[in-house]
Amino acid sequence: MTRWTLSMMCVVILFGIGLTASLTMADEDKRLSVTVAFGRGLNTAQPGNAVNHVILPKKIKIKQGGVVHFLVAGFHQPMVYKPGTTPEDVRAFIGNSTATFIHDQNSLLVDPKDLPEDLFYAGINPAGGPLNTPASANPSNAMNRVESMGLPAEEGVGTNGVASLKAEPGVYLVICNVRGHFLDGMFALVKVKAVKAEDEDEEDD
Ligand SMILES: [Cu+2]
Repeated sequence: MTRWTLSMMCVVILFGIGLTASLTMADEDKRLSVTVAFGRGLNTAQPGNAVNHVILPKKIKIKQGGVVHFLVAGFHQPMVYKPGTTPEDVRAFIGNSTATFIHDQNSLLVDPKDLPEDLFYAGINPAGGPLNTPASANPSNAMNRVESMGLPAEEGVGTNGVASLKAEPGVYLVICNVRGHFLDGMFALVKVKAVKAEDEDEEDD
């Protein structure tokens, strides 16, 4: 074997090791910052247009301390329940309601301590929030946006008390607050996995 062949083999092997290591690290990072499609971006608001009423993927995995970024495309509003609430519970809550939204916007105040007991996170009102974001144009910024939902490993406390809730490990139900969209199947599950302080590199299951 020539010296040149030998050194080329070393280069290939070392490159391979480096690539494997960086792919492993990328996978670790992926679990701390995850993007989720919230609607297909068609900006078609006709009733019964189930093709746009999707959250992808349907099963989302994130580590405690991470962030889920909802890529909201169209007239949608993410709403996330604490572990324990099922889609059946939401259907029961809706009952015979014919309102556009499942949770009334007036009950969704910004302060986390004012949220309904079972909710972890309430998204931006696509029809214009407290700041009267205009939603008259289509596509509009009020509808098409990124919403980042933090899942902190500890409670955030500011000058006015609790500013952000701690995200306990568990399975969180995320739905679209637009009633017809949810009934078309627009919901998904977010599995928040605990990270042990002494072993940040544990395997995902
Ligand atoms: Cu929706």
